[in-house]
Amino acid sequence: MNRGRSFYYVLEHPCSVMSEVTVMHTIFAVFIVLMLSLGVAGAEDSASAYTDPVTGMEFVKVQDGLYMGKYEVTNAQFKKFRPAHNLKKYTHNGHSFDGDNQPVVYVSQSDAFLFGDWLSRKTGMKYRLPEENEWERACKEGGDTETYWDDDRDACLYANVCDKTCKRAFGFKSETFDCDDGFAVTSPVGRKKPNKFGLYDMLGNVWEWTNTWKVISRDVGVMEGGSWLDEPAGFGCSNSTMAPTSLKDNNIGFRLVLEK
Ligand SMILES: [Ca+2]
Ligand SMILES: [Ca+2]
Repeated sequence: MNRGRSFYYVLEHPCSVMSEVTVMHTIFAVFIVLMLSLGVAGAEDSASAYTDPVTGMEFVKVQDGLYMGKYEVTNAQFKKFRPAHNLKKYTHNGHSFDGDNQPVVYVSQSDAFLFGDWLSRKTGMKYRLPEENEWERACKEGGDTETYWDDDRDACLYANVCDKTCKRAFGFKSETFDCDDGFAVTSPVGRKKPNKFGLYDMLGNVWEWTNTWKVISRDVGVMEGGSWLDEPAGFGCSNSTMAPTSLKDNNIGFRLVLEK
């Protein structure tokens, strides 16, 4: 078929080009099928992922009815809730925590609760911190993964940990990871490889508050995942720690989940 003979040619020669009309019908039918299949694919995509329009936070489905933040909550996202949360004064040996895409730090477990409540009220959706077991299940990719690397020298591919850069920057004498992730303190979120659920920085960068707390002489909250400051022994999806719920530090942040 001559490529120059287009739809207009068919209109001008209705009786003499039946075979071309048939071809056009076929092409049209294929087009419709293609569009329908794309539509179905789009519906699946939107069912397995969600982006919050207020903060731009992205979520991926990790189990029925539960979507987990793809990244740790960033400074820019947290400042939509609390614009005065300024980290400029909190440098560590000259290294800044204040970048828009670095994870928010110096937030207590209560601050994290309040952020989720604020976003829930604003959107009519149900955002909250993940429970300890929800966080660990997502970290473990639904299986029994503890770390995303077999050899600690590969950790820097997946996590911002206390690496050679960290050791140089702060002169640590204790054991650090024998690899170089290039970040002395927190890195912008999403710079490393995600886990199989598509979640970034589950291990490393910042410890993440969960929705779980316990009373052990005082109220303590459960945190997960380890941070830029931690040594090899501190890492594993089951490796939680506890801290006073009011604690704020330069290696503690959080991510949210969405019930949907
Ligand atoms: Ca590092
Ligand atoms: Ca983390």
